[in-house]
Amino acid sequence: HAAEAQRTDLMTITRHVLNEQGRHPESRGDFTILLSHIVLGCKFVASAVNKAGLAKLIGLAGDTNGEEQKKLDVLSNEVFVKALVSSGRTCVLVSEENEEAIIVDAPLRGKYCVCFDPLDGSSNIDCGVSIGTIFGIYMIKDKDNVTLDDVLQPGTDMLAAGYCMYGSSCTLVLSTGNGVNGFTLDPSLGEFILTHPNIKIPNIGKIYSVNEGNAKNWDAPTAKFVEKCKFPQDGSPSKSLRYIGSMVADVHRTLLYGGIFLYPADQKSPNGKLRVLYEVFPMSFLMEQAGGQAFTGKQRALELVPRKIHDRSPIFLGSYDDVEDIKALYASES
Ligand code: AHM
Ligand code: MG
Repeated sequence: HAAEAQRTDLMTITRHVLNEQGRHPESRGDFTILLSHIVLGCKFVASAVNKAGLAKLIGLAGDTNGEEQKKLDVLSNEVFVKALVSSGRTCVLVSEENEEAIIVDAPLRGKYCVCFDPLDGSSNIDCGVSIGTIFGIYMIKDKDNVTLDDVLQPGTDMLAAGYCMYGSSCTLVLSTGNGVNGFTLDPSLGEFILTHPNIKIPNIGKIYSVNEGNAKNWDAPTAKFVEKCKFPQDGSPSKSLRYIGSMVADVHRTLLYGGIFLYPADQKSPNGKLRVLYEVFPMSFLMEQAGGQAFTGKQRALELVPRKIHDRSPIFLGSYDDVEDIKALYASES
């Protein structure tokens, strides 16, 4: 029976990336090794997140010598930093949790730079709502002369980007610049299996996603746009509002169902909230690779050039036509 058929040919994330590299033999598996270390970090966080509630209740992590348990975001960061350094494939690491960039010691140095937010959406941890890891990967310019400029590059220079969502299931979404693919962690195998091949975002969506509590501080184009979502004047149906407050979950839904996610500038935060290197760029890269768009209010998001590693930017990303609408509103303003 077809319904009973067991799938026996499993496309793991490693196999998938190795296949893709068949097109770039010069990368000789280095990227696969780097990715397998990122995947290790994601599996660790997935397991820690699953145990988080329990750990609090019964002190699972063993609070024997009176030491306070490490917060989940601090712990996740340590795991990612150690996994990335020990891969021997990285040279500059930028983490949301570290004020300074980490320059990897020469003996362990490789050619990739990784910018990441190890556990984004941390306000959602304690209530068990989806959280995620976000990452973007660059290649260094000169191995003997590693500087911050290796990561202070426009997002168009990114080689790969992805996120892992710790939700009702654990899903890793990845692009190496050749479309977007989604993999789901099979806990019994401990492997990410290709479940969402070649993700394309619908051209227009029925959902908008924004923290409307900030509306009183919005600029005119943002306010007009959201008003249009609720009271369309052209006969189109009004959009539904969905906002989790966890970027990975809000972007994941936008990617699969279509629509728009925005974290605009406002009077209190003229650059919005989200960070360019490890939030805005990776998500913009994925959106474009899936056929959508990402816009800052002034320009294509990937063409930004960050000046500091923790720079922020307003962001509007999602379905192609929905982002066209906000672009038109900004254009008619200036
Ligand atoms: P964090 O890095 O402190 O977790 O903040 C980032 C999160 C994003 O996941 C989310 O999109 C945004 O903050 C929500 O912000 P707000 O609570 O202002 O709506
Ligand atoms: Mg964050």
